[in-house]
Amino acid sequence: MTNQTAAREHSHPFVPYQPPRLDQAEGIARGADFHDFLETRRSVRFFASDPVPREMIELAVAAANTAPSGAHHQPWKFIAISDPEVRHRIREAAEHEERINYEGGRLPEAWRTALAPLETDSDKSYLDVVPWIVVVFAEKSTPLPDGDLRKNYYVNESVSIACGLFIAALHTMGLATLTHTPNPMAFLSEILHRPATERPHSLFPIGYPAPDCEVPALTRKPDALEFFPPA
Ligand code: IYR
Repeated sequence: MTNQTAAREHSHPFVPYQPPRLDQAEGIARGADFHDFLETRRSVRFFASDPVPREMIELAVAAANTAPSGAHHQPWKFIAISDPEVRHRIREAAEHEERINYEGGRLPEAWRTALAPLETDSDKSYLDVVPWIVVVFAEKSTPLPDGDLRKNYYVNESVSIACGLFIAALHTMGLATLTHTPNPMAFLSEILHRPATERPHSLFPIGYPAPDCEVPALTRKPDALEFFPPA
């Protein structure tokens, strides 16, 4: 095994990165604990209206903001909404679109069949119930202070990774969410006054699960991992 040497000339600022080297047994124990913790997470559609402190939203977004991103452009924006009127407007617009999907026949038959086990429908009343909605926007480009537009790279991948960390952070605080992508979702840009350089990526109702919350009896994919070449 040959270690790479860190001795390099840099044309931009670099700083040392030497996180503590974990004993392997300790690493495995932590990996197992982390998996056990994530295994208890479920997307929920039935929420309590109990308040959630703003600090929890700030912490979840701070965690999301650590995500790796294309060229480190961090092409995300998290808009947090607690105002009941704005939440209601989002609900009305989401339900309007979803009624066209579910009751107006816009959802293709195969899609309906795939969704049947989740028992989703056009009712998005949780948007009125939760104390917070966070809408994530993807910045196709970012306006710079000098007025120029900076192009971003791998925007969808970067924002999706940030959302994964966000979901995990919510879970560690005992909060529940649902990754919701109302379709189409242009109404979110209008309601939240977002610029044309951003497009809605996903919407997260956030709260505690309702005391009588139920979730579909789903299992995790058993063959997510393969080794190549096979043993
Ligand atoms: N956007 C719709 C439909 C929907 C689509 C998928 I893929 C889901 O996993 C769940 C729902 C809705 O929000 O109901």
